[in-house]
Amino acid sequence: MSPAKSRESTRQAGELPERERAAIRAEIGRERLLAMYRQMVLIRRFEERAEVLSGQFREGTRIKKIAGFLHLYIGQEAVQTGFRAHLDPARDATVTTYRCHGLALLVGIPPNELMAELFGKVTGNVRGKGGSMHFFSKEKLMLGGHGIVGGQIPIGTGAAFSAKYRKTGGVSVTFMGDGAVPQGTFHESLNMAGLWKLPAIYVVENNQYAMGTSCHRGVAVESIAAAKAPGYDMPSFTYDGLDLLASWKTAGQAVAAARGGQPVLVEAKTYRFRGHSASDAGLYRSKEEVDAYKKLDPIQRTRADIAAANWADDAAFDAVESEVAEIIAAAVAFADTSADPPSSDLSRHVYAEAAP
Ligand SMILES: Cc1ncc(C[n+]2csc(CCOP(=O)(O)OP(=O)(O)O)c2C)c(N)n1
Ligand SMILES: [Mg+2]
Repeated sequence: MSPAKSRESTRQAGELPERERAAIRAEIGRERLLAMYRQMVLIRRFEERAEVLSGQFREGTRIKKIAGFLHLYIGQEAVQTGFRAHLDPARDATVTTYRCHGLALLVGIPPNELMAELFGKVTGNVRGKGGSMHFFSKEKLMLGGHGIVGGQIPIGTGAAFSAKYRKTGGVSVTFMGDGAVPQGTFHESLNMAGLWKLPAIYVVENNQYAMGTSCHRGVAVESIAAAKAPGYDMPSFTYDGLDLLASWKTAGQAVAAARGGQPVLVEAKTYRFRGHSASDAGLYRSKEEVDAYKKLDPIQRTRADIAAANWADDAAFDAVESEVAEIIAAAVAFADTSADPPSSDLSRHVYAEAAP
């Protein structure tokens, strides 16, 4: 299928009629919808700032402020925001790819720590040793940030097994890209989850490309969730991942199923507005295609939904922007003024340290 045709199906999947949109809005409620909007704005502005900073050097040096890869989640924010809203922070685990800034912000890791991690500072989320791809929080059950494509799928499956074994009532949500679907870990993990009825939710964020390879050239089937889920005895959901309302609704159904012991496979049809990482010439897709998707910006669509319900006016949206701008300015100042990790830490925190 051509990219143009796939765009068509994404649009169709997302066109919830206004009556249904109003019903979902009512279910979500004003406060919660505004909170999700704010979270998406925080993710977007955090990453936009990181993108700019990644082109800058530390004052008077040729040392990059942010070294290494920077994979931005811009465009995909509605997917994880919709899912996170249904999770119980005390017992539900999440895990994702190297495109992990959004999830880390959603679970509530302080932006200061995340920005400092991008800067490689000792005050960073993982002491400046992980960088952009390896945000992590044991306390918040955010199990990474993984650079190996498909590497997080067995981890999410293990978290679901743990919840079942220990009878916590928790679920796990494993986010992955379309490029992880042909990996062996996908098949092995989903088979095990289906076999053991684990409380696992697998969310394929199908942004249509794995680096420069179109999904149609990397995955044999067109509709990933619908085609693959029956093979693991799972129900499937496919929805417009550029639409927060659709995301929230689907996530609610998926989490309810998993909580009841039924693993599920979800496909969020989405799009990344930026390149794969900072170094991507973008030769594999046209400007027209990217521009067409930018018209479906999930943040703008959510704003339109909120406005349609008369739940906020321009001043309220401006206030969100100001508040977020302050948070980000503080995070950058914190990262800038924090120390580098001491060289004595070079070989520490690699393996668990035995008690003396
Ligand atoms: C096992 C493995 N193979 C190859 C790579 C190189 N690689 C990094 S990202 C990527 C594409 C993954 O695309 P997708 O899963 O669709 O995620 P997206 O970047 O679109 O979010 C590849 C092939 C890797 N990191 N790990
Ligand atoms: Mg992809």
